[in-house]
Amino acid sequence: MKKILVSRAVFPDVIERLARYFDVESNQADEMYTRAELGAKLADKDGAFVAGNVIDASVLEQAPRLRVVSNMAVGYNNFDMDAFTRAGVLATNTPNVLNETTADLGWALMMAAARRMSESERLLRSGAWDRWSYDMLMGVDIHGATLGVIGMGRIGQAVARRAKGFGMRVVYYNRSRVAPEIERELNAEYVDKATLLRTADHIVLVLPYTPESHHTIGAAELAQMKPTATLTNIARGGIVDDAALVEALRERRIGAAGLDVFEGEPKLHPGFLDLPNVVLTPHIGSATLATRRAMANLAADNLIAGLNEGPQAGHPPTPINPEVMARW
Ligand code: 8YV
Repeated sequence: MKKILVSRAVFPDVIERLARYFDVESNQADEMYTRAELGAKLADKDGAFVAGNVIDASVLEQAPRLRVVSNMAVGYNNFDMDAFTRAGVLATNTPNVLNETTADLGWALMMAAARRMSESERLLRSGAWDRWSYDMLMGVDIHGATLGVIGMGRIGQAVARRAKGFGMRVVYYNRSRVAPEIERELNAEYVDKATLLRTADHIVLVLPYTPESHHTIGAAELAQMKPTATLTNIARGGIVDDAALVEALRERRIGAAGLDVFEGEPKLHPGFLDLPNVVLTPHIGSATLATRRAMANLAADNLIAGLNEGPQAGHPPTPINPEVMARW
């Protein structure tokens, strides 16, 4: 039987599914392995089911038998893909199954930031609310406003699609334009980054984290945004320069932010904690039971098929670097 590691805690029935095909070492205690510990655990493994663990050449070098690493996430910035391909190791991810759930959270954060929901709740919980007043906790409108989507991939499109019901204008910026029929369906207009920053009332970041997308939003970009604009990040920490964002929010150079991801998470910039105009969630973009189950099962499908077992043997549904399979 081939041996696999499940590096993080996951649904017990998914472990049971994997155990039908493999000798499984699991980590239901959810210990956070260092790179060296992970490398040592992978030394005798043929495959791994991971969720966000960093895997680079130093880990792969310790794992001579490793064939497939399945990430329970769509984003795979935790993988050094050049090292994977050099080592002939297949990487897989979990696209599509989380598009709608993640787009929902993007909207929740954008609306909560625009309508000052966290601040409102804190006021109530503190017991300090003593009367209604005409100018209390005034926010900015979502309906009829301009939505700016940076990163018009599958999740970006799901974010943009929701704008129709709110009568919003949609502008987007992406590495390349999406197909004309998608632009038409979403009623989304392709603009350059500077135009988007200047014109959008609400900006949502939905792009993959790569060296090129590092600090897509920094001090210079924040300076171009409207003073009432909101910024929502459901992509990755590192796409925003969090220190610059703290300053911009503090000085009210932008209106508010909704953040699900942070540079250096699970730590976050301490400046966010004192700011009233930011809504914070701990990387829960895909966190619904149905979606997390779909992700876990897709990650299992990829590992089973990638290691040439099960009904889809040899045909993992969502490989990242399928070209390595030709070299096996
Ligand atoms: C994951 C995510 O839950 O899919 C992604 O890229 O950010 C989340 O859905 C998280 O990365 C843990 O793997």
